[in-house]
Amino acid sequence: MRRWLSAAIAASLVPVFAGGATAQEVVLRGITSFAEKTINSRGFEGFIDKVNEAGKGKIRINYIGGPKAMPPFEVGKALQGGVVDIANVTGAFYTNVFPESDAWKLTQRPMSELRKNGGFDYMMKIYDEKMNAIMLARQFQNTPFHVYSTKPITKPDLTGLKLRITPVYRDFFSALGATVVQTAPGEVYTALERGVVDGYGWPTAGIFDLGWHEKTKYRVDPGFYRAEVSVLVNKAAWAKLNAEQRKIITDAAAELEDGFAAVEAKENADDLAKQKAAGIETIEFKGADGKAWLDKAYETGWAGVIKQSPVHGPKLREFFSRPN
Ligand code: 173
Repeated sequence: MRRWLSAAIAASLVPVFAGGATAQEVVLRGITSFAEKTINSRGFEGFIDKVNEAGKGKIRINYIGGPKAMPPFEVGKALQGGVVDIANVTGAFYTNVFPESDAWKLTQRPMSELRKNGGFDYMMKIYDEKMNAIMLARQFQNTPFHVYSTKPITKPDLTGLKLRITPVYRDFFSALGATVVQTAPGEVYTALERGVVDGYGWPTAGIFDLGWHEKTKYRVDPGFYRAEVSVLVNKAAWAKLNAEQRKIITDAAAELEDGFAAVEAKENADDLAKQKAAGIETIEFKGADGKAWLDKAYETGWAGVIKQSPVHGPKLREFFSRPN
């Protein structure tokens, strides 16, 4: 077992018997790839509370926690191998398991539509084959990403800037001339403080959670792509559940996905106001610059997915994008 697994996860492997002598409560080990209680984990934490409340004596999620228990870019592999059973994670963090996972950022249709038009099912086949996992709920589908920076940016050109990335931003920022440095969210503050980077990619909300606003002077609009953070379950763990246990989970998951549009709209509006109040200036690319910015984002984003996955990439593009 790896160093970071030993304590927290080994403890959770002890079978738990609850209620009467024969009743065995099934316990799933749950992990989030974002810091506990921050914006990208709160939806999952609420979901766990609901499952544990509705599942008393039948099913329980043992919340192991966030990046202190497991590095974010390891979560996908841990779920694939059954080291954890249920995870809150974004596709960009497990391209090491399968590269198509990062394509969720390119969806221009709501999940309700993708669940009907075949796009969701197409992705689920890949999750099944390559990750041994099932996606239960997507949170965030209307929240774009932005460049946040310590230096002014006057046009859709990032030449000379060092930017912190994940796979979400790599092709786009590189194509515009930036030097890119991949880090987990937990390393962004230090990278800014030490001047290792001049800025970073991140969605509209969340920069206050880890103190990045202290080091941020500008946010670039318009935002591009759509953030995705999802609850995934290991297939073998799922197969062991009975119909009642599954229903408790799928009900909580449906509630999470369906209710999230309102949550993200409010979080984004609140954070934009907070950014303004904190003195973070908006740099807005308008007209032809705005169009060039977004066109480049999607063009390079899809080119990256298709290069990594020449068979699935073009299919996903048909399902996910909305021709303009
Ligand atoms: O910037 C990131 O760490 C990242 O890729 C991401 C993806 C979804 C939500 C938040 C951050």
